[in-house]
Amino acid sequence: MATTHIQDGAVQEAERTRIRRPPLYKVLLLNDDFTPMDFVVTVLQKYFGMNRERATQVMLQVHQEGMGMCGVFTKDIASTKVEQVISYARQHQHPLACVMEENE
Ligand code: TYC
Repeated sequence: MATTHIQDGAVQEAERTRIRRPPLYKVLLLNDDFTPMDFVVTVLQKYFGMNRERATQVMLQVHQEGMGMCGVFTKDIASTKVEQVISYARQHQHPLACVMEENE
């Protein structure tokens, strides 16, 4: 993003390192054969603010396609969501996998 701007008649190239937006991260759920569908729907409602209908759509996408997106967040928020989901799943003895990935 080589943004230029004109100031006092001079064309200046803004410093990339200073204008680049912080990267965002996708939080993804991965399919497995053991975690109950209802539990995944509850996770999507509880940690990602989805209503039951949307949560069911996302859960079914993960179930059918192997992976699905829960949302896009800053690094710290994404990391916290991943931890919360994994912790909640383990408390209930489910192997549910949740990962984050930079949103290119
Ligand atoms: N495949 C699971 C089942 O049939 C359901 C499931 C959906 C598991 C999404 C994980 O991220 C997941 N019970």
